[in-house]
Amino acid sequence: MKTIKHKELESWVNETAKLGQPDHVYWVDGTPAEKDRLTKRAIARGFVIPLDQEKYPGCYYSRSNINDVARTEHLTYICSKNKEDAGPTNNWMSPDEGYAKSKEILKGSMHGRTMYVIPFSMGPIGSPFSKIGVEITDSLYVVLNMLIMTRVGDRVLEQLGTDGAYTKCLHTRADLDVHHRFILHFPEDNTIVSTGSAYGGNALLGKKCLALRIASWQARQEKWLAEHMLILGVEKDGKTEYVVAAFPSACGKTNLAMLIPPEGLKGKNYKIWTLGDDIAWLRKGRDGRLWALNPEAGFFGVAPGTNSKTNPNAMKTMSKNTIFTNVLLGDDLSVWWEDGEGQPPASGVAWDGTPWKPGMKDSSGKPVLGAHPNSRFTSPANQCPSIAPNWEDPQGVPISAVIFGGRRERLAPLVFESFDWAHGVYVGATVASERTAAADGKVGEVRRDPMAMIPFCGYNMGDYFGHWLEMGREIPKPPKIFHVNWFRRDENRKFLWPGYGENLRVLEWILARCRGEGKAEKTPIGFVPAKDALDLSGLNISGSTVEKLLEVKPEDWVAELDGVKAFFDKFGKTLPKELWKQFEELKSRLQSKVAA
Ligand code: GTP
Ligand code: SPV
Ligand code: MN
Repeated sequence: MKTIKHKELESWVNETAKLGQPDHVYWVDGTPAEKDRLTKRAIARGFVIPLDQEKYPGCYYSRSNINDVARTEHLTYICSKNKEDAGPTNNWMSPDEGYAKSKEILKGSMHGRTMYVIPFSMGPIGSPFSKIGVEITDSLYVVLNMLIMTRVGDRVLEQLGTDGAYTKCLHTRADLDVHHRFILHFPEDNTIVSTGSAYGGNALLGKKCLALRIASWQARQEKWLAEHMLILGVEKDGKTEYVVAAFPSACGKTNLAMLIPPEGLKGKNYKIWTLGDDIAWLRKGRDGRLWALNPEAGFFGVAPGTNSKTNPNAMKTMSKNTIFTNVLLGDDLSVWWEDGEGQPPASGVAWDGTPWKPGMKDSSGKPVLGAHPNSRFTSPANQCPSIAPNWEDPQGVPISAVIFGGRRERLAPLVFESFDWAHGVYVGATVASERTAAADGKVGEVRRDPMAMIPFCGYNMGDYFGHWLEMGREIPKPPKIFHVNWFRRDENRKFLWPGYGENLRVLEWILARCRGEGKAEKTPIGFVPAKDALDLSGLNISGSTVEKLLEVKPEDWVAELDGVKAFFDKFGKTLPKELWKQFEELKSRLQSKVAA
C-alpha cells in the first residue's frame, strides 16, 4: 500500500472507489517502467494496438466508439451556484443536480475495471504558473494519453504536500452511452466530473476542462489569463520575439506553432521555435509585459491534412512514442489519413471499424474516409524538432503580439492590427469562424467564437471580456493585438493564400508593427499592411490576389454588425460598456466610408 501524505486527497479517492466499485485502485507513479507495464496491459485488453514497431517505434493505435469521436459541447456544463455566472454561452446545471446525475452514473460504473489515480501538473512542476490536478479514471487509454500530455506521478504528489490545492478530475467511461455522457465543471469546488466518453477533450481532463474552463475561472480571480492559444518564438539575428495566437479548434494552431520558414524567405535566416500548440497561461511579468507558458507537455493534434509538406515538424514529432486515435489502420500495421503522407495502404480498417480500401465510394459516390476528420495524434512535445530550448522555463516568455483568427471564406482580410488594447479586445470578442469537425455540429456554419473560447470559457463571457479589458489596464506594456484569416477563398472556393509556412510573411509584418516599423494603411476595422509592406519575395501570387486578400469592404463589415449586435445583446448588463462604445465607433467609421 502506498502512503498518501495528503489525507483529503486520499479520502476523496477512497470515497470515489466506494462509489465506482472498481476491482483495484492504482496510483500512477509516472516511471518509465510503469509506462511499459501499462502499455502492455492496454494491448492485452485490446485498448490499443501496437503499430509496426520498426516503422513506428513506441507507437500505438486506438479507436474510440463511433459516437464518441469529438467534443460534445451540448453535453458540457458549468455547474456554478448561480446560473448567471455561467453566462449565455455555456450550458448550466445546478451543482446539486450535477453531482446527483453523475453520482447515479458513477455508481458501480468501474466494476470489473481498475481505477487509476493520476496526479498531474499543468505547467512545469513548481512554476508560479502551474496548477495541480488529480484525475481518477477507469480508462487505460486516458492514462496513456495523460502520461504524454501532462507531467505525471509521484513528483507531483511530492509538490502537493500534505494539504496543497488541486483540481479534482473524476472520469468514468461508464458504458459510453451518449445518454450517460456529461462533462461537468464545478468551478466553486475546483472539481470536474466527466462520464460516458473516452475521447479527447471530454476525457483528458487536464486539457480543456482544467487548463481552460476551470483555469479561466481561477484566472479571473487571480488576475491572469487562461487561453486557447499557441505560443511561438520568431528568431532572427540572434534575437527571439514571441507571439500567442488564438484560433478555434482545427483552425491552424498546431500548424502555425510548428511553422518552417518558406523557401522565399530563406535569405533572412528566420528560425521558428515552438512553445505550445493549444493552450497558453498568461501573467503579468515583473517587467510589466505579458508572459506566457504552455501548461501541457504534449500535443493532441489533428491528423488529417498533416503531411511533410504542410507540417514536417509534426510528422517528425509523431514518428515515435505516439498514440494515433481514429485514423485509418492499415492491415500492415501502418497508419494513414486523408491528405496525409504518401499512398494509403492497400487495405485497412477505417476509423469506424469497417474494412477499407483506397478509392472506396459510398452509395452517393462520395469517397469513404479512412480517418475521421477529427482523428488525432498524441505526442510528447519534446520530440518536436522545433521545440524551443526554453519551452519549460518556469517564468514563461514575454509576448510581443496577441493574434486572434478564424476561418472565414469571405470578409476578414489576411491580417489587420487593432488600434489599441480595448479595440483589440473588441476584435477578439467579435471573432467568427466556420465550424470544424473538432466538435459535434454542422461543419462550415459560421458561428461567433470570441477569442476561440466559446466552448472553453468557464464563466460568463461578458465578465470574461471585462477581465480582458481589466488585464489591459493592469499591464503597463501590453502586447499589440492582431487578427488573421488564412482561409479567405475566391469565387471557385480556392484558398487565396497559400498558408502554412508562408504565414511567416504575415508574422514578419506583425512583429515589425510591434517594433514600430512596418508600413500600414488605416481602414475602419484597423491597420492593414500597406501595398508592398508584406515581403512576398519568391511567392507566386498575383497582385490582384494580394489586393483581394487585404481588401476591407466597408459595406460588408456594416452587414456583419447585425450579427455582432445580436451576439452582444445576449449578455445584457454583463457586457462591458466599453465594447458597446467600440461597436458604435466602428459603426461610425464604417458608415462614413460607405457614405463617401
Ligand atoms: P485543435 O487541436 O482542434 O485546437 O486545432 P488547431 O487549431 O491546432 O488546428 P491545426 O493546426 O491542427 O489545423 C487544422 C486544419 O487546418 C488542418 O487540416 C490543417 O491542414 C488546416 N490548416 C492549418 N493551417 C492552415 C493554413 O495556413 N491554410 C490552410 N488553408 N489550412 C490550414
Ligand atoms: C480542440 O478541440 O480544440 C482540441 C482537441 O484541441 S480536444 O482535446 O478534444 O479539445
Ligand atoms: Mn484546441
